[in-house]
Amino acid sequence: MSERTLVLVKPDGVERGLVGEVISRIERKGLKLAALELRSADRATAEQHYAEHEGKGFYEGLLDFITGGPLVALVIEGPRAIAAFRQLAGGTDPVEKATPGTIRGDFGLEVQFNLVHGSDSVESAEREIKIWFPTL
Ligand code: DAT
Ligand code: MG
Repeated sequence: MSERTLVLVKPDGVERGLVGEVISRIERKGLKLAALELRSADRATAEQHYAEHEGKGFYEGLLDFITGGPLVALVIEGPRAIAAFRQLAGGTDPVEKATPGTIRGDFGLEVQFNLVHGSDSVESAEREIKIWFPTL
């Protein structure tokens, strides 16, 4: 059964010119693009997106970072798309958790600047797609 998931190439990924690299890996995996937009996140959008992390020590820095420059929001789809993109992304910490061969493992150094976001469950995907692409 096909799933959809929300992916962000975060401002660090856009700044470093890794948008094409990320999209290439998504396409080579066999996942399809359903929506794609270069945009900025305002504070309200960022707060909604990262609501689960409110109150954590890194929350304010995370909001500043994600609103700090243009990002690319995508909806991608395919069989087990949610888990498939999380596999492509690698673990949250690019050095401690992400292995080489993943986006974060290959290109990331610091947890705050880990280049991409991918929804972590069917419920998160539905919620996040509504935030970024309300008409989809
Ligand atoms: P993921 O993006 O792998 O789903 P998460 O949902 O736990 O990870 O956290 C969201 C983002 O917040 C993560 O991509 C980077 C940042 N973050 C998480 N843990 C952090 C920490 N300990 N210090 C700084 N930033 C952190
Ligand atoms: Mg998460």
